[in-house]
Amino acid sequence: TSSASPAVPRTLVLVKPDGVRRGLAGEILRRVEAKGYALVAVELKHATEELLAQHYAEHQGKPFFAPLVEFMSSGPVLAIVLEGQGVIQGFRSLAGTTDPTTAAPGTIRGDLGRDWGLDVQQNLVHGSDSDESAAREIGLWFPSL
Ligand code: RTP
Ligand code: MG
Repeated sequence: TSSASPAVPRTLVLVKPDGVRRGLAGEILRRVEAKGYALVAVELKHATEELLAQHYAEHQGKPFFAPLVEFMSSGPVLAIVLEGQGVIQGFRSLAGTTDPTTAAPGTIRGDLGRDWGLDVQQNLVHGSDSDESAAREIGLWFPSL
């Protein structure tokens, strides 16, 4: 089998600058570990706009693209690779829906998110949304993996 499709799925998680700034990185890692996902790599990184433009390539041209890149480069993010059965959809379930104001209680965004009255960009975490996105994003953030 190809190394692009490991037997145990992996996903890329980012604790966004709002999460790091608010001191929530540990709480988010706690929830991930409590769920049973394994940490493969963890690194605090201040992302360049170039990396973020690649990371968010699917959103280029949308009105929220430039503010999103600006926000995501406003401070360090905690980049994490997780491994576990069903981890891609599983982490997105832990995270909750994109908008923290409607994310369900029990989720990271539902419990810890705040309504800043701006765009829904300060929603604490990112998680890859498919096998293809996970492979691409892990390659961008952790080229040595
Ligand atoms: P993520 O990629 O961060 O895990 O979140 P997601 O799949 O739930 O959301 P996605 O549609 O991929 O959007 C990526 C991030 O862009 C910001 N966003 N702002 N102002 C807006 O309408 C808007 N829409 C999306 C959010 O930070 C979202 O997480
Ligand atoms: Mg997304």
